Amino acid sequence: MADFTEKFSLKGKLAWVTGASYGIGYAIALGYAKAGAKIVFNCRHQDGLEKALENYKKDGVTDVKGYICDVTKEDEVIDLVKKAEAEFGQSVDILVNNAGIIKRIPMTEMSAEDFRQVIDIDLTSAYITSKAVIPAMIKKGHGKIINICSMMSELGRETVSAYAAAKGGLKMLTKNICSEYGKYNIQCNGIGPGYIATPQTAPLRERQADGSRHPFDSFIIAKTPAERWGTPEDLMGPAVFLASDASDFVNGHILYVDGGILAYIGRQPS
Ligand code: NAP
Ligand code: GCO
Repeated sequence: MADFTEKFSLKGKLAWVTGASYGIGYAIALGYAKAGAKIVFNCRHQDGLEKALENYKKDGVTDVKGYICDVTKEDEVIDLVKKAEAEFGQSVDILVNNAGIIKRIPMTEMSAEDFRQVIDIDLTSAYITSKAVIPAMIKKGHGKIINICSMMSELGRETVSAYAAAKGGLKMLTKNICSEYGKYNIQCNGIGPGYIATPQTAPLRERQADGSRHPFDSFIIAKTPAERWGTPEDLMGPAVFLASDASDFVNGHILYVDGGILAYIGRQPS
């Protein structure tokens, strides 16, 4: 057998990670670049795009292009796919649906507009981007789609009704893309991060005025066997595995990268 570790290589692949200007998406794209892939990423803000390109360069990533594209806008997504194919001379091999937002508002106080915006960005966008890349994957005879789900694909909590609904839907969209396109050698899986230290969760980790931990921070530490928040870097290996040939018979699976939180009832009273 050729060097088995080559199965985990992404050499020659073109990976598009949505919302990879910072946070989890940035770490996944960086991991892909270190595994040999060329990188496409997008976000909505020019300053974020430029800062990200600087950071990619500092981190040694040279084969990377960024585009301003709102993943909820089908015309912008189609335009990005066309531009990326023209500039890289190949179609997208790996799509990571990472872009996402959260609004923490009690459901009865949340406007329908806010609810719909979360669904649009966190769920509908994955349908739009996947629909844009699957035809070329079918033509090529292979493709990888990875949807960034959440613990809220399995559990609820106060104030995140729209987010949980979207991430639960994203889990089922993952299984449906697997079901509908698996015969074309397209694998669609999910990654379900636990609580990860990024700008999205910064409000949950803010130190209190007296310097003590945020109550939610202490709550998560007590609920996580690893007794720590995850880092975006914790997701790099699982993401490379699901994007590589090593996972060609893994399909419709949600890989939880959560430090064990979903398996654990929580620290018992001492
Ligand atoms: P983040 O730090 O808030 O980053 C979100 C990224 O998505 C940014 O690059 C943002 O850039 C981009 N984005 C947002 N809306 C967009 C849109 N409509 N079109 C294009 N880009 C858009 O979030 P994160 O913590 O890294 O989370 C990334 C993903 O992981 C999300 O799907 C999140 O739900 C999921 N997740 C996070 C955690 C966690 O604990 N952090 C855990 C589980 C799952 P712009 O604002 O410039 O567009
Ligand atoms: C929250 C957090 C979570 C994490 C993640 C957990 O407010 O509960 O933001 O939703 O982002 O999704 O897996």
